Amino acid sequence: MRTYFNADHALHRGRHEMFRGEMVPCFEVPDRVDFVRAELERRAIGPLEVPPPAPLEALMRVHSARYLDFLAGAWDEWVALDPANAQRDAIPSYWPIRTFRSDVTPESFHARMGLFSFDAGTPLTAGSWAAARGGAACAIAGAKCIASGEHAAFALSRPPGHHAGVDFFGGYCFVNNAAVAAQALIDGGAKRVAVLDVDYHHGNGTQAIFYGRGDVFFASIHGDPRTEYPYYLGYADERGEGEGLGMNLNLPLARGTGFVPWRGALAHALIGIAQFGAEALVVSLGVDTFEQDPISGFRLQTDDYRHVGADIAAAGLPTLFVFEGGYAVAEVGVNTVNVLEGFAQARG
Ligand code: OKP
Ligand code: ZN
Repeated sequence: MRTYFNADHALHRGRHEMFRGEMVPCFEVPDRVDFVRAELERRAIGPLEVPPPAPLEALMRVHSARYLDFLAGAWDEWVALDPANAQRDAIPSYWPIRTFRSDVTPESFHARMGLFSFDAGTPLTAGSWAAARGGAACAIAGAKCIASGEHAAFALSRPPGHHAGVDFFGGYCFVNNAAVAAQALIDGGAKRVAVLDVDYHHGNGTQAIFYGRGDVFFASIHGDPRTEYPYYLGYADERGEGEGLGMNLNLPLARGTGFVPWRGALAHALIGIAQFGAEALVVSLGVDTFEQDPISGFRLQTDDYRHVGADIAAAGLPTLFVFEGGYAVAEVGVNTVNVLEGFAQARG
């Protein structure tokens, strides 16, 4: 299986995130991807390739122009406010929640930071935009790879993407790589594409992007939003709307869930994907379901991830894995590559 690697990932390097009243060191660190890369090389999973830059038009298929313009210029604006800002990450402090207007784009940089985001845990740094664009490039190259007949490909990038919506960042995410990939598959001629999100956290951005569409099915297995981030989306009764009615399948599980019930939910998701009649599958592959993950609550173990890969392979679909979360940094490589190897051994 070929890996498309984001050589610019480390340009995004957040220092601190706001976490319940204090600034704590970021969980989403460059080492995460370096550990995955090292494990891919150790096990000779397949060639690694740095893709060409992504055309902005491909990002504009799932994100708004005003949001992408903001991201592209945000760091320079931040530093222009105060040269000392070059040493600080930009973090939003104000949000236009219910009864405020979000149709008007304010002049204030701080106001726009909040307009285009949903949490204070996602620092924007000097290289965030470059790194996020590099992730989209991996997603697009991976989509092309599986569209041309390969069984599988892997987009290895950070920051992750599944929390980013049409016009907002948050949850460590800026550009929704899985959505860019699914849209690239549709634009390449696929009639029906499924996104399967196995990250611990609900992929609110991906869900929202495709919620009204009949051509992209979204299934997600995640921590119950009653208690787990991102809290405000991911309930089982969210089934899609309009042409997308029935095309959204949320499978929330209680904090503390182990592999046996988790695997049952995976089987349920794969049945939904088969019934939908997907021609290709994009997997938002987070391994923060791991029992030792510092910010998550499921109890999957290292060997379980091979079964995850094999179960996904049994769907028999051209599959693009897109790297998302996983914060037990020392184990993130082994767990991720176990999924890929489990898939490859089952599918060939
Ligand atoms: C991104 B992905 C921990 C609190 C939660 C946001 C978690 C984002 C997860 N400091 N902060 O889905 O893995
Ligand atoms: Zn996650």
